[in-house]
Amino acid sequence: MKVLVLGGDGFCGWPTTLHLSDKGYDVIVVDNLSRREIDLELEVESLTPIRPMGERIRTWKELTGKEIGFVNLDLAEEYERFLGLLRDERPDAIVHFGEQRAAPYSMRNAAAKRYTVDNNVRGTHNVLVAIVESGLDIALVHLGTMGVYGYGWSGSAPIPEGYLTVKVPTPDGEIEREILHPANPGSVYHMTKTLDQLLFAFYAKNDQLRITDLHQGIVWGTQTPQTALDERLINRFDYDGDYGTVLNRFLMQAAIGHPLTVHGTGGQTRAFIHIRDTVRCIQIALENPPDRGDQVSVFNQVTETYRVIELAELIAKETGVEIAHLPNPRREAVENDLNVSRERFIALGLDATTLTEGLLEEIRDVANKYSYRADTTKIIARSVWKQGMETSPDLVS
Ligand code: NAD
Ligand code: USQ
Repeated sequence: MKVLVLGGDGFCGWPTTLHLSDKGYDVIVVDNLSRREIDLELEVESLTPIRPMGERIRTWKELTGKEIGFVNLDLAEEYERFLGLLRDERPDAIVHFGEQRAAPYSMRNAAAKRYTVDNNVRGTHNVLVAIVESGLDIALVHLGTMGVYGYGWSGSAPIPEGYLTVKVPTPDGEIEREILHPANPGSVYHMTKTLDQLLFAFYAKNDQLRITDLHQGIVWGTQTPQTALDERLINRFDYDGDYGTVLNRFLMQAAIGHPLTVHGTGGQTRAFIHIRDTVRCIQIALENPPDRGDQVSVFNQVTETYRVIELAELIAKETGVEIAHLPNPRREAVENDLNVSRERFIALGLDATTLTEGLLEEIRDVANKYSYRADTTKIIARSVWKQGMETSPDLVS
């Protein structure tokens, strides 16, 4: 099966590329390397020493004999080139990771808000139009987010996988309807993912495109069996205040003895998944596409839920590091419960890595090993959701 991996140079895209290549898929990465440019803009680097794309691909070939293609292309700006690529390569499927994915980055300033919307919405729409115009039957798997549902909207009821059955009052009595779960984004980035959902619903209905939308939780961990084969294949590890996600940030902070940066009380509950399970879920999604004419197939791609403070306490217990309660730079509920349905992946055979299994390995093999590369001035989150919100002091000098 031939697959294009859009955003295949990124944190989720690179390990997915290697996993699929390892499993015998013919993989072509499409990426404009914008994430590497944003590192330059923010003056930060991945904690792990990631190598240039050419070296990554040559190393994989050297170790396994397998070829991975690479096209440097901007999905939002280069529609004709992307359409030409589809016509030339005639892929069976596309996995779409190619968006600006950090909520804090998307809230930095007007330029970052506009870039995030332009890049993500135009890119996704271009992908859909190009599939239609190519006339090819290409299945699309998109990486969406749990954040499209918002937090706490439906109380303690489990968040369903994409759709909600509602009762609509009519003069003749109530009728039942299935609707897309109401969108309740918490950042400009999350808002772009809710807009993506409407684009998918339209093109599945109008053009019978076969689309799977994976509502993924926060990905943690770094390595998969393939990225761990050679240091030149190592995956990205973001720890800075914009791109670092909470659990990996805490692991890195523990490794350098920095107090854990809990926002507010840490009462926010979020869903998590290890990167090893992300890549397996993508393969499962590729192997189980919807039929033409089906509605968008939605999976909740999460394995566990935790409160932020529970994560901090778990790591503090293992490592002895302190916990700091900082002013929360985001507009979000002080605390929320989260109950997520995730039957679909379990039914299709996902056997997940739990936090208690993977945590120590991550601290030992990645966070400690590369802690010498950390820039402590980049740890505190500086991006605030609304002007005038308090930012945190630096915790180490
Ligand atoms: P990432 O930033 O590491 O990777 C995204 C990749 O897409 C980068 O290599 C970037 O250069 C590329 N890209 C961005 N815009 C592009 C464009 N216009 N044209 C071509 N390439 C472009 O992000 P990630 O963590 O790997 O996330 C991948 C996807 O998974 C995102 O869509 C994100 O919303 C989703 N997701 C990520 C997480 C997480 O915790 N990392 C959780 C849930 C969902
Ligand atoms: N948080 C802290 N301290 C920190 C960092 C974060 O307390 O140092 C808190 C945040 O306030 C928030 C929670 O931890 O309540 C999660 O923050 P995060 O940065 O780990 O995750 P988020 O911004 O939601 O975004 C990440 C990915 C995004 C993906 C999303 C999945 O960057 O691409 O869509 O996770 S989800 O959260 O399920 O929507």
